[in-house]
Amino acid sequence: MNNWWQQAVIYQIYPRSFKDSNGDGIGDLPGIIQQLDYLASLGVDLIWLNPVYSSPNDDNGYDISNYEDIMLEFGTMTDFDLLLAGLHQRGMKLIMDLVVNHTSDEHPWFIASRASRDNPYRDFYHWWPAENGTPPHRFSFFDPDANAWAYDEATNAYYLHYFSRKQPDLNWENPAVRQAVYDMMRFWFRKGVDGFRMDVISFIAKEQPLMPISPQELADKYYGDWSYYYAHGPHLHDYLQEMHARVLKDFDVVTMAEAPGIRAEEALLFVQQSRKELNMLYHFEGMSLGYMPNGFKRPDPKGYTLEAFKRVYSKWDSIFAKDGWGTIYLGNHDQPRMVSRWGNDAPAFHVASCKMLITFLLSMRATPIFYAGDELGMTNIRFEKIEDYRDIETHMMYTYLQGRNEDVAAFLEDMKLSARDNGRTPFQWDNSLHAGFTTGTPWLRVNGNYHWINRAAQEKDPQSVLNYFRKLIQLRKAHPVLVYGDYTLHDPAHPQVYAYTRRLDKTAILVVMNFSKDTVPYALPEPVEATPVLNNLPDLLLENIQLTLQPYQAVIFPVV
Ligand code: ISL
Ligand code: CA
Repeated sequence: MNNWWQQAVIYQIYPRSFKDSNGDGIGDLPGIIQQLDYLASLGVDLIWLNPVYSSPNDDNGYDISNYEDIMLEFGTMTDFDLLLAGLHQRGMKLIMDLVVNHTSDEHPWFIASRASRDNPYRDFYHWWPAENGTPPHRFSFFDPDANAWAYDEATNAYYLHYFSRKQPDLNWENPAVRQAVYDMMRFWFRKGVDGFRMDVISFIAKEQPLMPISPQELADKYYGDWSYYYAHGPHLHDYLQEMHARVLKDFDVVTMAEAPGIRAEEALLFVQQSRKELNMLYHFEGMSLGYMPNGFKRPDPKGYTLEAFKRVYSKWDSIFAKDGWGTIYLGNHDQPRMVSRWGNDAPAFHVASCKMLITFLLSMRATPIFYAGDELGMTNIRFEKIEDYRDIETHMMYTYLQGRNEDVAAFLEDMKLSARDNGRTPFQWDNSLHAGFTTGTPWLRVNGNYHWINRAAQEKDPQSVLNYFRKLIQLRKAHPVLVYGDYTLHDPAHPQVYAYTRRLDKTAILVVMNFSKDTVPYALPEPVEATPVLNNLPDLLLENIQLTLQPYQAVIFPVV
């Protein structure tokens, strides 16, 4: 198997936060167009754009009211066409977000559906007539009562929403819904879009009729995890195979599933080539490390252990050793900043740990997904007050906890580590007001550290995180062993050092990373050439096979 997307580096752009072109404080498509040469300069191959479709923005574009038009704040379809052409001219590709588990409640389908029980669009969504009693409990991620059923007076019925009340779930069991989605996908493919990242695609299938599920059953069969339950609807793979047969097979595109609730053992069901479903998926197993298992993104005071981290990423590597292909990421628009979570954003360690994490992502056997700002080492903003947050998720969890008289101060403290807005603050372009993101008032506060963490400063510094990122991307492109080589983990129980060998035919390299702020002596597990291919620090302390790793040092050696 040798596909262009296996060798690609993905760069994710959250349009609202990237670059504002007209001073309204909201990033937009013309803003991205202004920065096309910057994107090309990074060496990335594939841009993933978060939703840019018409939306009332209850969930920043993940609530779509028109799938075939552009959000007013972001620009026009002409801007979109220019952006796509500009990327293609520079040898980059574009994937869009496909959000089809739900629409906005302002989508014409839902407006029609809720109008009357006999409307032709009624069955586009999941309704529960009130005369049948209270519907079987379902959990909602974004509801102040965590209840996925909302009562709608117009027709005396409840509708299902796994996310907010303004995000009703589409009824995939209805063939007309599937047809409408496939038509919409063709619309974008005919424009030349190179694929889709598919939002919570694992959740689209629902059993019919919806049956009660007890906490005991949830615990026994679904690890007590609603995501896991939602990801195991009865006809999920039938739908994905149908989507492939009706649409995907006719276009030269790449697909990547967002796959909450999917375990490593099941991943091949989505991406094994012979199954004709999707190309890649991204999992959540790494993202739950260091959090309490309650779904509220509450950090475990003990943090995460490197042993567990290694176990997760090694397991996911092994799944795709013979078939399928993986992705790897450490942050995105739903997560805090990667350096704040997995590295160390204190000034003394910031640069080294950013470079170490970049080394990790670019030296594993999987397609790496970087989130805009990772290449600068952008960090968590750590808001103090609930009013500082814009994110519906944080507000909903806050309201939920408040309603139960829980300690919201402790919650806010936790959110400094885990809230999604940490990853959504505006991109830090330069040292001017609002980091050069906007001339107006930014929709979300800019991180005060833009004075020293910004693109302009890093362009001038050959040792910057930005220039390291570029260098390492070129290294990956020049050495197929970094993309395709087998992966062998060393010293799985070492609490501070992550080391592995990548081997392709006669070429082998050894990657050694110190994930701690301590100086760590480490005996190399195999003989190497003393001159490394890459070192994220200026010095190397190596005597025979005895390495003394500095805090967050990352070194790649050729194996002799
Ligand atoms: O399932 C979860 C936790 O186990 C949730 O994190 C959920 O899977 C995740 O938030 C889904 O994210 C995607 O869909 C959301 C949207 O808010 C996110 O931004 C998007 O990435 C609803 O469309
Ligand atoms: Ca704007």
